[in-house]
Amino acid sequence: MLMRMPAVGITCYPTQGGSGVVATELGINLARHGCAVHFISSSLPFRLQQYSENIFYHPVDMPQYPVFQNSPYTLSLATVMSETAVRHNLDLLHVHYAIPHAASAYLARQMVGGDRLKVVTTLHGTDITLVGQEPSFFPITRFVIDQSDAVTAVSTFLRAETERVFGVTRPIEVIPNFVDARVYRPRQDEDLRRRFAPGGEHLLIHASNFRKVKNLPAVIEVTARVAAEIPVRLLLAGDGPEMPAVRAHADRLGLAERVVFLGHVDELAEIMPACDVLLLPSLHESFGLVALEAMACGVVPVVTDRGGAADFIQDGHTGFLRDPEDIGGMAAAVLRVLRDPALRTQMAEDAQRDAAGDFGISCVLKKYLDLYDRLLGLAGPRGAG
Ligand code: GMT
Repeated sequence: MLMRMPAVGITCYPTQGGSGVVATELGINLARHGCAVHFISSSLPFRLQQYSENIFYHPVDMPQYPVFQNSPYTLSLATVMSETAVRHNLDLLHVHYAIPHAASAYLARQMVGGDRLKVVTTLHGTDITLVGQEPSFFPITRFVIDQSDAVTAVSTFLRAETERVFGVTRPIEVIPNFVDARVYRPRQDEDLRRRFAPGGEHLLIHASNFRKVKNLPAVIEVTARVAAEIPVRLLLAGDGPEMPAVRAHADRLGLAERVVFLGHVDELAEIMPACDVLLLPSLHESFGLVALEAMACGVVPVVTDRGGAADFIQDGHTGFLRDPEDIGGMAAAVLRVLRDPALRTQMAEDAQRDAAGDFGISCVLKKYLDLYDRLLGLAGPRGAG
């Protein structure tokens, strides 16, 4: 039987960040699978730098006008969404991060009229746990969650938080984040390792957008405790508002020689496999995509237990889940794995197997395709191999 592939509009924040990565990689893989994918965003998503078959990009202009204090992006986005939906016969708008994308999609669906165009909202994290709870956003966030035709959350934690905080009773499907195990994979690259660890030190890595929620003081303090016991270096990938404080903290603890500041890294998959342990001690983390990427590379993650990481990390087997204030506990976990090569190898293998399996792209892509099919009344289920 010939099944029609849906035409999908995808909106996300185009800059570096997990939700943008997930949305873009999902779009790229949907397109490979035969869907027409129309990215609608304020600039080209950073992972979408080259032309690919079935992928189209529609920029959202934000006109300035003296009366506006800020350009009304939500309205411009709704306009491009509705025009793109009509012109390209879109079946659905799939928005990533509720604020304001789900509101724009709601408006676009009203503008298009009828009930053909569906809206799928994927909740990622601070749209629910922080920003969405601001009094000025709370009612509209709850409204657009209710009004979406389907809602997904990236972890069971985030679904529970959405239900608890917003009192939402509509179904929310958990579809986890995913990793492309062909790109994120273990690699022996002794030259790269020597570049970062010329003295043969162990390598820790932290990668993020360096915001307060990432709990960067803990990254530095755990590194200091580990460095007091064994030779180690810390790679910091990314940049953000907390970076000056991180530099000062590292200097204060005498770690200047042990911390390597990499700045923005476009291809984390090139660097990650050279490392031994990933540190992600966030104050909360609805998923923690970088931890899954680390696992796929055979790097053992030591991750906050506040949030959704328990969905994909088996504590003590494929990584460690620790309270983000438990500096001693995190340092002990790092030392345990670095001091025991057999344990490290076993954990790395198990982590890699889990990441490439249930959290591999084909498994998760199938969940999204099945959701689209159910929503659109298309035949299913289909494979996504
Ligand atoms: O919600 C955010 O703070 C931004 C967002 C992003 O774009 O990186 O991060 C969230 O979404 C990611 C992708 O689903 C998750 O891996 C992150 O855990 C989540 N961030 C937080 O929950 C703090």
